[in-house]
Amino acid sequence: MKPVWLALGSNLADPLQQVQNALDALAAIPQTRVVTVSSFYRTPPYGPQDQPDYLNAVVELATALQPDALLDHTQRVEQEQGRVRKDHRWGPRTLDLDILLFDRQTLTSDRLTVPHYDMHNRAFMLVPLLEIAPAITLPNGTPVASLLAPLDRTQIRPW
Ligand code: PH2
Ligand code: MG
Ligand code: MG
Repeated sequence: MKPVWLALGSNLADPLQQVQNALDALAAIPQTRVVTVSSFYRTPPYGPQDQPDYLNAVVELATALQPDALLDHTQRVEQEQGRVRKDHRWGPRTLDLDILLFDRQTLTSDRLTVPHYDMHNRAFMLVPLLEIAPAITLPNGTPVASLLAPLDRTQIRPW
């Protein structure tokens, strides 16, 4: 079993219910268990501002699946919860599940980039990640805490 950190985000159709359903669905993925769930945070939209605030959280999983197989499941869960893929980038969504870190691996494919390509700019990912894994480092050894230091985290509140 390898540790994986997933970011959860929702800003449509009852975000609290979306994220609670998603946690149940993640716990049901084969060869996978939920290890730790962060607090739920209310965060202002990153990117286009004309959309509701998000509920963001991070979950640590332990999985025996390969990264692509885990991604198949997280995309299925997004679809089951009514995710509609829109053309415009960073728009509102019922459920977004993003793989932040997969063990200590670095992955680059058409489908998947790990570590998450933009996590160093996103306090809404780093704050919940560091809550449950304060000493975590990127595969290259950089402490994740050092990524958060220059970012504004004053707008991140409890849900
Ligand atoms: N996700 C996005 C775009 N903007 N903003 C916040 N606060 N939280 C998110 O999860 C988020 C976002 C695209 O995935
Ligand atoms: Mg995302
Ligand atoms: Mg996504």
